[in-house]
Amino acid sequence: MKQEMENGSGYCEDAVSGGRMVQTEEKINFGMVHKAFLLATITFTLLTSSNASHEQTRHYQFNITHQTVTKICNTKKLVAVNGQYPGPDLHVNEGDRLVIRVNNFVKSNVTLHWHGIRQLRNGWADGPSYITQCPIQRGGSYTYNFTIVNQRGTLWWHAHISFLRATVYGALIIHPKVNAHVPFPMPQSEVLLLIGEWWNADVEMVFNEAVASGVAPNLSDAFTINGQPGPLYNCSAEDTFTVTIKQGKSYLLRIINAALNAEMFFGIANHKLTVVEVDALYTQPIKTSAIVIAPGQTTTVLLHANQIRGQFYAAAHAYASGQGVPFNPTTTTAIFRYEDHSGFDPILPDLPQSNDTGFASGFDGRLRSLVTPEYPIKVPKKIHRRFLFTVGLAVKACQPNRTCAGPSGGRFAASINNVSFVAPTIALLQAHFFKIRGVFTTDFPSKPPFHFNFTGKAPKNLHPTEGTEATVIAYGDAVQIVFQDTSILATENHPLHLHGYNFFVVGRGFGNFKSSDESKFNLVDPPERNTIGVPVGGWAAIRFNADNPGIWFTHCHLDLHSTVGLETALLVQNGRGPLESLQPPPDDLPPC
Ligand SMILES: [Cu+2]
Repeated sequence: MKQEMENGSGYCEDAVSGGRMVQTEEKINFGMVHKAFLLATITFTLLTSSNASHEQTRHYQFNITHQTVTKICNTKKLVAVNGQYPGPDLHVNEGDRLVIRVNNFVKSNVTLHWHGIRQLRNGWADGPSYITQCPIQRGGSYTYNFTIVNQRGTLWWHAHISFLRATVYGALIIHPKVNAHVPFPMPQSEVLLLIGEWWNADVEMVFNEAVASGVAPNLSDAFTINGQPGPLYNCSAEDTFTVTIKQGKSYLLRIINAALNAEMFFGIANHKLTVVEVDALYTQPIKTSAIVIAPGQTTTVLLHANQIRGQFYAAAHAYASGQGVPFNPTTTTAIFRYEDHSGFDPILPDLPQSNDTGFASGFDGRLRSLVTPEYPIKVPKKIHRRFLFTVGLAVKACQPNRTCAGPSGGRFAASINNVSFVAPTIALLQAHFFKIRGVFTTDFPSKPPFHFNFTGKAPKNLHPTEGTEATVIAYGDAVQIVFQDTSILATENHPLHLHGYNFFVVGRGFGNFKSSDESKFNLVDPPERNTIGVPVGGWAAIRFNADNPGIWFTHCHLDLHSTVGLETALLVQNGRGPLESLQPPPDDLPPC
């Protein structure tokens, strides 16, 4: 037991796969997991879900500690879970209850978020700092306790405070119920591919320096796949994630974008990918040479090993949608290697150029929900509440005694409806539940305060206001939100993430949203997901039924935007029925 507690994840031995390969035949113990992390090259093994029993309570122990890690010739001490960078992957079944005790042994305040888990009536387990809980402080513990209801597929978990999720993240794979129909031929083997972002500097210092001076944070030094940058970076030939595949076999690739500040293009040389699921929701299959994936999103694809021999790079680089906006132009790679590969150098895929908005938009535009008798969708048709939320960058006026090294002598910021979110010091959900006044207001504007040509020439001196404002929504209301990008400083694709809900992406377009666009919405088979890349210089319309009471964070998943204010909260009221109210908080909710 001690071994398990130290290394990881409690009682369930198949819960963590150190090498991002999941296997059936051989049980992984945590000592091995640890070693597996040190190995850059790991051979392929088989998938596990078949022998896992269903609907169980799974206990995990996540110890937050420091770990010393070297990448691209740079050694640093980073914050990690159970000594692992990236953190442990969880493999669970639909219907399982997860009980994850988090013990914080580091100086930094920490919270963890289970990205995409709906947390029905249970926002206390959602995790965004100062929204649903105050942070777990050094020496403190908190147990995230939640049940996975009617969800299956690829999700993930990550820290939700400062820039800590750069190193504190892992996959959360939900295997479907035993007799559930999986709407595609399920391969025997699967590969997890977590795209991450690496800074040589301490990420909390990167964050704090940006906050102190009012500028955008420094760019990262590398991207990674499963924590490995790959051989296109200095000193990284050994730090390459490598998979051996067999000719004629199919593989399920679970791709997660855990990068902080970059949407990514991803592809594998000489191989097509067939998308079958996004954000743990099945899609109609789409065959493509590459995908675009925003931070927060997951994309599950089938790969058919149709080559005879050789080595092929899986590669990812940034989709940098904003003109003139600085970005990290480097490429991370992993190697897909056939058994017969001796004498073959790996081949790079032909990824879309970093500014290829046409490709990104075309890819997102092809996504459709599956819509079958087993997996029907309930797109709201009669809308009770309509919102127009402008999302974009901003410049805060310089206040006396602040450092203002940002644009035009102000401070770099971002806003929704010209309100730049200010984090409270008591969690919103606690203030809501215990009726504590003065923590937040409920007057978040339902539309922008000024109507201008949002995607044309930006108005000058449109400083945002600052506030901790929420939108109140009645239980059961059908909600439509149009996210409209603005050109303030620069238009840019913003990945908007809603906690507590999946939503249907019923429409998207370039330019300014017009109410007449609504007549063209797809209410038949729109894609359903939890994070949507709002087109650069454009808009995206989402719909959902407000059936989950609580306070739900709504924010850009580029941390450099969310941390300067591209955030707000939806307060969904309790309903009248017996199972329509937010549950009371657990006893160990961290104190504020
Ligand atoms: Cu953004």
